[in-house]
This record gives sequence, structure tokens and C-alpha cells, in this order.
Amino acid sequence: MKKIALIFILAIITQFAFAQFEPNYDESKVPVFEVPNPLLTFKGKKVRNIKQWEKKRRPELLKFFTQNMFGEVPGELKISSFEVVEESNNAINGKAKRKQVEITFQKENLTLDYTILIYLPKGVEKAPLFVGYNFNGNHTVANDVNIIIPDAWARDNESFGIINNQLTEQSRGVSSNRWSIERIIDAGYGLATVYYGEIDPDKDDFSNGIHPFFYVDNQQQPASQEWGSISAWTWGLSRSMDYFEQDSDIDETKVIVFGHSRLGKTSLWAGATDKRFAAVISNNSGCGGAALSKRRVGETVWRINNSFPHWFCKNFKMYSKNEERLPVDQHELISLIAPRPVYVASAEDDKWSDPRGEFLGAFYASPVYKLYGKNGISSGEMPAVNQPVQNTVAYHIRTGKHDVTDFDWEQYIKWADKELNK
Ligand code: GTR
Repeated sequence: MKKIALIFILAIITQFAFAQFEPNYDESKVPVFEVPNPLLTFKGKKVRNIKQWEKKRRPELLKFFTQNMFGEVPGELKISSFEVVEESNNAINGKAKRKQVEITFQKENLTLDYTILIYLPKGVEKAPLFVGYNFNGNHTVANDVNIIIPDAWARDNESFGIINNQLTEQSRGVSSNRWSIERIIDAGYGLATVYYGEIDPDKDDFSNGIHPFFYVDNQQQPASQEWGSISAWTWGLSRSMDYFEQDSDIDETKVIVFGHSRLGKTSLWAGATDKRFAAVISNNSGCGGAALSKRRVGETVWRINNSFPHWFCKNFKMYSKNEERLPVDQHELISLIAPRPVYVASAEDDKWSDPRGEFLGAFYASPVYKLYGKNGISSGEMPAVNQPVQNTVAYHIRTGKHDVTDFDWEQYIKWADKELNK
């Protein structure tokens, strides 16, 4: 009884705090802080060369982000089987091949499967590939009647016809404006996408998705340093990469991992943890993604940990309203991707994601790229709107809202062509 009363009181306090939360958008109110130096170890030793970075500094940063932010993957689980469940030679106005591949995992009495939708340009022997999750089902990314509708849990959304947590026919093609598929195919790239809810439903409930596969004894949820949902989604991207390595139509050395918003946080973590991803794109990833947490502009660590308690590991809650104690910031997450190309993109009206914080994430990661002789972002001045800066570290802020647009894709393709020598 006492416990229930306590939970009830806590819920009321949280509700109250939520109502009180006023995001800061005023630069003059950004706290004064020192940006942690990616080239200085936690013990204060200077990192002078690639060897010191790779042997000492990178591993300690990776360990910090793993144990205190995204959470450890508690074990290994390989793909049990995969099957091409649907295939066509005549997709996207006859320009592309389409494959839908079902990936299955089995362990004891547990089974999980997800479907990768893949479009590949015809006439390209081994295609470079963009891979990224979608928010509302594979069938939303194109007006293509053949795309299989996932049966995994989805958040209700009346305008998308998502009722009783089931995806339906009504949302076919509704997100096609975010996926520029024809442009991607015309440029000679493939596109692979997966509904993220098939790996782990996006809710604060660890009884489903991939997490239970690793529970020991009567474990009900991940331990404090173990994976939250972003880490689980990232794990799924790496398993998709395992599949790409076996598909002779795909150039597995040129797989670019892309993500928007929470899935942009996911693509950054995927790039940091899995070096097989040749390049990384973070589209409007904001707090917990490319934006510096210590700025506390827009969404903050406290706010994200309360609205989405399942995204990060429990240890990350230590830094709610306590960003000054963080020995790292998000530019160091980006620096873990070096020397591989990384693109950070913002939108002018997406204040919640703190565009300036995202820019600074890319800027302060750049010294690590320099160590490898790669060009990052050399000026700390934000570029003008719609004026991309494209080096191995790239950045743009475009007009418009929190979204993925044709402008974004145009930039990503142009940059990928250059960075991956296509
Ligand atoms: C928001 C959240 C952001 C971002 C976004 C999204 O509600 O506060 O961190 O991830 O959702 O994923 O669309």
C-alpha cells in the first residue's frame, strides 16, 4: 500500500515538474561551461596521435557512453535465419529492384523477427546503400502496394490509421516525402529500411522486443548500466549489417547509416559502436544526439529522461539537471565515428533540438578528424541557412521544421558521392 502511495505522489510531482518545464532558447542564458576536450584523457593526459587516440582515449570514451548513457548490450545473439519473402524487378517506376527480407532470431522459447525493405538501383552490380529506421512501418515510406505491413506494436495515431496499436493500410505511403527514394535510386544508391518497433516497441516496457532475450534468472528489465531502447535499435542496425554482408547485391563497404530525430541519436550510436558503417547521418537528432547537453537549450537531459525513460540506460538519470557533472558531451560521441564521414543536419524551426548545439557537436568533434588528416568543421561560426559545409564532417541548417526533406537528401547524396568516392 505504502509503495502505491509513493508511486502516486511521485507521478504527481513529475506531472507538476513537466507543466513547469520552460525550455530555454535564449543564448544569453546558456550556462557557462567548459567543453570537454576529446583529446585529453579523463586523467588529464594529452592525446597527440592516432595511436594514443585508438588505444586509450577512444576506448575510455566509448566505455563511458556505453555504461552511462546508451547502455551495454548484455550478450551476443546471431541471426538464426533470413528469408527473402518478396522480390520484384520492377519497383520505383521500373528503376529499382525490391527485396523484403525477414530476419529471425531464436533463443530458447523466444522468437523475434523483423523485415528489411530494400530497394536497389537496377544496373548497379553491388550498390552502396543508405540504411535507416522508419517510425511508422515500412509501408509508409513509399506508395508501393507490395510493401508488407509490419505487425509489431505501434503507438496509436488516428491520422495515420494506427488503431489499437496496429499499423494499417491507411498509412501506406504517408511518409514518402521523407524518403526521396527515386532520387536515391537515380543517384545509384540502394535504400534499406526497417520499422524500429519490430526490434523494440517504443514504450517504457522492457517485457517485449529484444531485451528479454538477454534476461538472466527472473530479470524483468535491464540493469542500470544495461541497454535502453536506443541501444536496442542500434543493435538491430548491426544485425541488418550482418545481413548486408551476405547479400551480394550490396556493397557492404559503403553502407551509410541514416536516422532522423530519436533515430538520428540511434544512427550516431550505431556509427560509434560498429565500424562497419562507412558513414553516418544524424538528421535533427537533438538532445542525446548531436546537440551538446551542457547547453541545456530546448530539450534537456532531465526532460528526455522523464518523457522517454526507456531510451537511455538508467545510469543516465544521474545527469538529469546535473549536466555539469557529465565528464563528456555529445561532440565526443560524434568523435567516436572518426575518421569515417559524419553529417549533422539541423532545421531552422527545430529549436527543441537546439540547432546551434548540434552544430557545436560537429565543430568540437573535428579535432579528432584532424588527427587523421581529415577535414572537419573549421569555423565555429554557424553557416548561413541552406548553405551546407561539406567536409568529412559535414553540417547544414536548412529552412523549415523538424523533418526530413528533399533538400536534406540532396545534400546527403552529394556528400556521400564525394566522401565514399562514388
Ligand atoms: C521528441 C523528442 C526528441 C526527438 C523527437 C523524435 O518528442 O523530445 O528527442 O527524438 O521526439 O524522435 O521525433
